[in-house]
Amino acid sequence: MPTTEGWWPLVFGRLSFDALPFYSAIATGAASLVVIGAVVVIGLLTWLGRWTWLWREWLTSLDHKKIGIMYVIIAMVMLARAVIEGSLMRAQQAMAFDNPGFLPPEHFAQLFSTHGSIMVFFMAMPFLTGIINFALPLQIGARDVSFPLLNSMSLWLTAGGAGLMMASLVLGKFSTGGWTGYPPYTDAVFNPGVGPDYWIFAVTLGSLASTMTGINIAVTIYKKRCRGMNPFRMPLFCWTSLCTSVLMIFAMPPLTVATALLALDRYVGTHFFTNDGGGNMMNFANLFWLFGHPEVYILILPAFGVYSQVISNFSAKILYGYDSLIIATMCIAVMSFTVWVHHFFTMGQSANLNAVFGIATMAIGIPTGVKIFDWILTMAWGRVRFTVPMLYALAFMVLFVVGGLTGILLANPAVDFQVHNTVFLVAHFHNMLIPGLLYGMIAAYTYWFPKAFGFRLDEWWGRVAFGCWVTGFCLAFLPLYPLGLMGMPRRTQEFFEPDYLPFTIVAGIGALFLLSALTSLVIQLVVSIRRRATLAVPGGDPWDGRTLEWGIPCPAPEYNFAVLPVATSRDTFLAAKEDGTAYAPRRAYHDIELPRNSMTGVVFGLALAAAAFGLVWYMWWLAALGVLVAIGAVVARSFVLDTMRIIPAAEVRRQDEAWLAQVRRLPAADRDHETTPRNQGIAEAPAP
Ligand SMILES: [Cu+2]
Repeated sequence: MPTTEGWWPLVFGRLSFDALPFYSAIATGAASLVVIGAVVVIGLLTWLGRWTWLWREWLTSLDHKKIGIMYVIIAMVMLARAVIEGSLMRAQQAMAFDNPGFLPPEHFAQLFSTHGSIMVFFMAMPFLTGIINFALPLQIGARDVSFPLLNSMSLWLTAGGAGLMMASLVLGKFSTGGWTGYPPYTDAVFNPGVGPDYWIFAVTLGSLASTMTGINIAVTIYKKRCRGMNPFRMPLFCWTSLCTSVLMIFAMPPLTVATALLALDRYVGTHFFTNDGGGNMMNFANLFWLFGHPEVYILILPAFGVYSQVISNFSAKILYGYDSLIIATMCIAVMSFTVWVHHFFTMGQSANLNAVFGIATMAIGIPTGVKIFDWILTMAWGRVRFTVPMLYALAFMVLFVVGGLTGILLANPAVDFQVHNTVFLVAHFHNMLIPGLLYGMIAAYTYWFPKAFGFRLDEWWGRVAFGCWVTGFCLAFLPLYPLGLMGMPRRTQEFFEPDYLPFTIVAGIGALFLLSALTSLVIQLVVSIRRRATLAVPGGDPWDGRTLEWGIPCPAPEYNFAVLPVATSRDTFLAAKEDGTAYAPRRAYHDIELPRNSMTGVVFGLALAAAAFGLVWYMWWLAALGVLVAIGAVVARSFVLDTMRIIPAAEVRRQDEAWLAQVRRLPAADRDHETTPRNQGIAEAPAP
């Protein structure tokens, strides 16, 4: 086949038949899964005649709730891939004592690179962005975010980046440079293939999207709060979302700069990061962790917000220490920018510098500890109900403290010299991110699911999934602490020390539980959809909620609030239920203005993803075309004048009065029956 001469390179660049994944059975299998999955989805949509529906109702929608849901769908798909990849690595290590196992070193290195990149950039980030997108405007009593079109563009950039990650599974090999993409492992001399380019452009698309999201969310919180919602009446989730979005605005640009400079090194031969060419690899490490450390708080703070809502709600108590929780969140956000050097304690800076950054790192434990005490005191003397989101919150509090303590250990440079680059570190950050991010996101998914779709998730399968996530985490990651102390290096494809084996086998069993947890989530969703009539909560308030979003129907109407609410306290909806005005007839209805659908976001995101694909494979025409189309889409959009549509007051009145009438007919469920079919979204008034 002519793949290096004639017309071929002009059209396909360096893409040739060698790029097909036939070098190992696992790669072939994974690639076929992606291709078959895509074919099945496309075929199903065509067969059901759902393309127009999908385009009109979802892909081009500027509704913050739908955008949020689409983010969560991306996150769930990517979660499935990354959990499977993690399990493959654990399985390899469980049998890799004196034995090459089933994953060759090159493939193992690709796996830990994609696993990390996907988990951080295409699972965690879309998940929390989706949850914030969905819940935050509802909690502050707004109709939408400040910049709905920008929101759609961010979504489609993220989708494009995720698509690029999926493409790397089918065409060519991914980077072997880890999720941090350190040169020299990713520079052009050491690694001339397409892998690091896939990493660079997928991450760049994701980081641009996150910067835009940060701006959008921050402005929404500043400008779109309903009347009476002064900052100190905002639910805590809004506060943590605000801090997260500010972190996104300041932390993502260093990453974008790092990937852009690395791209210049690789594409045009500059030497920003090549030590022998006059550059310095440490510049990359500094830029990367200037992003990377705040990033862990971007990931964890929204979960802190979710837990605050969940713990207060299911303890039926006002959040203890509201102000201290806000101050602690802000302290964490600011301090997160002052500790990045702890990621290279061992790379040659002075002992004094290490001491400063070590102490700064340990200090972050203080505000975090404040939060834990506040949550415990919220539960104390409360009436705690052990629903699925609450179970995640409880597991989080125990496990997160363990992870935090090992973080304090690592913050000591002397200890770090012993255990850096061992699996101790792997145990630590999974200990922070699984309870601190993943549990929080699943809790949020369970908590707000009825608001999105109108029915609750099946409780029993939720508990099964919870049990598997917790057992799986403990078995798969706690053994890595002793293993790390024994000296087992991280990213090991094969080892020769017999003492490691029992621990790696236990960790491998843990991976099986994590796979079961993922499966349980899928089963839960299927079971819940089939039982949706029994699980329906049209009343809108399935959990005896306290904040504004529970005072509207489930699923939330496209305009969110028929009449914009007025906040009277931190728990406005609870107060309204107590004084009997929660479902009172409204005084007047007004026309509601909402943004029209737009294809700009879809075209913009996918065109830039195509351009990135072109750059990866040196298809220069595709790269240029993609950029031109993306710019063209934005220019074309600026000529569109008719961007809003009106929902007439009469229509709003019809829908809202129908719902209010239904609310009066629905039976109320007391708090002990919120997980039974008796719960139709109306909470019984608490005993006086
Ligand atoms: Cu850090």
